[in-house]
Amino acid sequence: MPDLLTDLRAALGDEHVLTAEANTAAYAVDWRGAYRGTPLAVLRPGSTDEVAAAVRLANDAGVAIVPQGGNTGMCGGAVPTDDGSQLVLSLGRMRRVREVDAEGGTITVEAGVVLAEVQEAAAEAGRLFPVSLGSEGSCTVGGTIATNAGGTAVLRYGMMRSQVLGLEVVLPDGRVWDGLRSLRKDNTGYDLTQLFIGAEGTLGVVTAAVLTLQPATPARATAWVALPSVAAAATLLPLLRDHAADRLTTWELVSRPALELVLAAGVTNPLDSTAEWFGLVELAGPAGADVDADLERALGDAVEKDLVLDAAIAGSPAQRAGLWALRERVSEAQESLGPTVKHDVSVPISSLDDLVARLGPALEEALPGIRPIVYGHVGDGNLHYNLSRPPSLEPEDFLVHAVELSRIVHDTTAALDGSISAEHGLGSGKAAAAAAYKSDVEVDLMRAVKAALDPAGLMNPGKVLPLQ
Ligand code: FAD
Ligand code: 2HG
Ligand code: ZN
Repeated sequence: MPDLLTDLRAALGDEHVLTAEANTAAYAVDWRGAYRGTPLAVLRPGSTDEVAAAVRLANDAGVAIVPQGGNTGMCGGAVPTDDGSQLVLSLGRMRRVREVDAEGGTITVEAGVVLAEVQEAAAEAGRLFPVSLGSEGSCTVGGTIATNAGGTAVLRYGMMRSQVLGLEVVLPDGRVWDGLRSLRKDNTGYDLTQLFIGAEGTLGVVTAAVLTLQPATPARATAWVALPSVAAAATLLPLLRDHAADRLTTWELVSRPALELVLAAGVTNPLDSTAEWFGLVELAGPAGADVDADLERALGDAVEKDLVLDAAIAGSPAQRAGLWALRERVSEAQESLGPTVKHDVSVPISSLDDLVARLGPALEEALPGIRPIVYGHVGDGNLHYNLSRPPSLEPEDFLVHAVELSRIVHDTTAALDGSISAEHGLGSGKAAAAAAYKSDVEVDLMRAVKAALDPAGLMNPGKVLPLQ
């Protein structure tokens, strides 16, 4: 493709079209090393106009584009194929906070702005940007929009799609759709903004967004609790809400094997408990709100009802950070066990107990010694049911079982009316599995949307929908 690369260099500048392997290597593999590809080149445009120019040139040449943000995704969505035919388009240089409107409660940011930077800009303006993920120091606004990321405050604020008022998108043919509106109400037809959210870069490249800001919640009360069962965790949700109403921000679950991994990584255990399940609960409110009293009352009620066995309440910001580490560091800590077969499932909250009760024995029968590392956003009915290898198996001997193990997890989830991808999206890794659990009508509709916006099929092909 010498002509295309020459034209791209003219449009973006030589130094922003990377082709040497040493320069492209970091963009060719996901953070876990689970998905690898070989890009034709890596493009690093610095503005919306440059993204549009690059996409137009690629479209004219019939070359596919893979948008990439912080490359923290779980399903290979930002990784190109390994045949050297696709361009990775990194938004890493588009890092401007264009506007913060504290009174109006909005922030306008470019796609490459890192999530933690949005949170910081909001805090400086006396506001809160509520989406919070373990990867917030690296993942980008574009990536969190493209995956409709969830995280640990969904219970109160919803997923990324609930925070987006407007978008600027470069369409697959290189045209720019300026939908950067900050309206709370706009019923003028199909909701195009929402269409691009969660599309994982298959319908266009998000270049900027208007996001909503929330009132700041400096008053926080956080507890780590030992639980008698998963059923108790589910029953606790309405109890916590009865006591805290919408101040309940976080209700997370960690199984003992997941906790053991985090402890082995050096995090301190605040409870001396033999429980098999633990929870992290956080209440947050405006300055002066007595969230500590709400939390103590809620936990007292829960202990009385035998729903909580023991609890440690954070007494300082350092202790709070310690409790959060028990939950947030599980994903990274599991990497110490070698390759993980990951599952990100959701079921109605009332079925969580059933899901866990069915999966344990079924997986043990399929592969004796298998180590389920279960944790997640129990308040959202979302578990990360991740599997590590039996100690006796080498990684490659374990991975041959991955398809069958995932089939068991996904079939069981589907039987309980659940979803096989609650918050991580589909990428290339789960596209075929998701299509298999959807009706023909649903898959047809998705294909029709894709064909309408990307008739040449050049925008992140093979992601979300399997290639036909
Ligand atoms: P990338 O990984 O670069 O890309 C993800 C997808 O979005 C790809 O399909 C890519 O093509 C597309 N994309 C990226 N940028 C754009 C753009 N500008 N326009 C169009 N498409 C684009 N996820 C959760 O939902 N909840 C969690 O709690 C959570 N915790 C995590 C904890 C850790 C430690 C890690 C490593 C990851 C976690 N994730 C979580 C997963 C991941 O961080 C999110 O999916 C995140 O939204 C990805 O953002 P990114 O910028 O890294 O996107
Ligand atoms: C989390 O909730 C993330 O910690 C990561 O969504 C989950 O690594 C995972 O499977
Ligand atoms: Zn998660």
